[in-house]
Amino acid sequence: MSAVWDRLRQGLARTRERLWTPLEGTSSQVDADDLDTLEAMLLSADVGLEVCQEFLTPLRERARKDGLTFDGLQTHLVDAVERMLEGAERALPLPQPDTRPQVLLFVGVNGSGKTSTVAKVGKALAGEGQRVLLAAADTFRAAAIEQLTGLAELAGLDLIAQKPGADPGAVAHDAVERGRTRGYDAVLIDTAGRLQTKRPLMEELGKVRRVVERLQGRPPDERLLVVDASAGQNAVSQAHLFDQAVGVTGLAITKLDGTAKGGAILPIWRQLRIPILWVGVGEGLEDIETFRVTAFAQALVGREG
Ligand SMILES: Nc1nc2c(ncn2[C@@H]2O[C@H](COP(=O)(O)OP(=O)(O)O)[C@@H](O)[C@H]2O)c(=O)[nH]1
Ligand SMILES: [Mg+2]
Repeated sequence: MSAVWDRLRQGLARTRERLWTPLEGTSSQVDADDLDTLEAMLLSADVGLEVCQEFLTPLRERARKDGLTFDGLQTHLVDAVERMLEGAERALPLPQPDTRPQVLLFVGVNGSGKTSTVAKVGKALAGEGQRVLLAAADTFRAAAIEQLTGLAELAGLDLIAQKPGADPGAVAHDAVERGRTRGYDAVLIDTAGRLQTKRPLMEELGKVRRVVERLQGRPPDERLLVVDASAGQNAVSQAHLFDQAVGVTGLAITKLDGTAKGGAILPIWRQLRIPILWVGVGEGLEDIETFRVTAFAQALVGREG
């Protein structure tokens, strides 16, 4: 098993424990009570009622008719999770020499993990040999600029920043222009997420998008929504809001490690049908994984392939 999978498995450990610990004393045959317990646990892992029923209805039937082993239950769940997430996986396209730099705009509500994700993804792309430039276009608070500056230093990445209060569009402009003239492969733009301010966030993001479009002749190549896995139903309304402003092309789902709510990916995908590029599994710069359906299903359920 690779280190990559280890990290995802560790990140999802709390969700997995929540699912299976109550069933640990179960004999090899799973009965109706066990499935009720599993249902409660799936719900508490934020899988949602609808998804939960879809998993459990065939399992109940099978347990009643033919009997179901604990092993069979896990295998069936891995399959069911994989089937449900079909199409949810998308890798970031490689930057093309004739369209460099690839511009990635990160959006999302405050605290969802944007700034961390920008640094984590930037570091991962640099690790693949790309020349990466970060842009601190969350100019709303000095702390936000300092945070990204610190992370860029830690990750050894170049950064464009201006003073607190500067126009985010101007920061994006600086960064993309520098990206174009200095031969960067990727420009990653961090943005503000505070919804309740005098500066209307959605207008601000629309402006950043237009600034990039003017320089590149196309909008930011990716408009990535960063959502916290524990946001639950809010993730859906957040997605609609940001989609209207910038047209979201992909998701990064963060904090799968902390909450024991790793199941939230299922209803998020089911309702939004926006592909997931990365999952965040910790606070460190390395704690991010490219989203892979099979690895996720196995890590969630606790099975190795
Ligand atoms: N456990 C955990 N914490 C995370 C993850 N991603 C971000 N965080 C933490 O969440 C908090 C908010 O993150 P930040 O990137 O500043 O969010 P922003 O306001 O959207 O820019 C910080 O304390 C991060 O360290 C993750 O995947 N797992
Ligand atoms: Mg931030």
